[in-house]
Amino acid sequence: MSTDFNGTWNIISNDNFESYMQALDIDFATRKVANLLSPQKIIEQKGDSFIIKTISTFRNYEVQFTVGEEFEENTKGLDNRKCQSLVTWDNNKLVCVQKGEKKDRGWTHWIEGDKLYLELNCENQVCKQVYKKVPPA
Ligand code: YOG
Repeated sequence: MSTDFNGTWNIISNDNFESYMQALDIDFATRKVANLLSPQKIIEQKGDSFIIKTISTFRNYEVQFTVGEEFEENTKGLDNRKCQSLVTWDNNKLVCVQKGEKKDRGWTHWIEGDKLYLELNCENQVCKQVYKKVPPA
């Protein structure tokens, strides 16, 4: 049995997001706006099939994948690059490698209690985010 990521999650901390965005060449004005956001993750998981929605008042981003199956990711509305992405399990962590123009790009998700953790990597930068589960209605 793998971890269940299903649910709605609200961000409670966001460490080094500015440097992560700089590593992705996000322009100054966009970074200023993005830094003020409190994004939400909505995760729909069925076994190894995932839809991860990142929702904010400024832009939304959605990715769909199956663990173990490489796919072409277009980071539309973010840095607008194409990556060959592959998500795998590392014990109870969900690990994505985003192969493309940027070195060492990817992310890792895991859960501890009612918290969802996310580390976003690009080049030599790591952004650490924590989300808290929104209780089901
Ligand atoms: O998540 O890849 O959960 O896709 C990272 C933003 C900001 C747009 C968000 C709107 C990188 C302007 C996706 C989004 C900065 C800034 C709200 C992270 C790029 C553009 C923050 C991500 C994975 C794992 C699933």
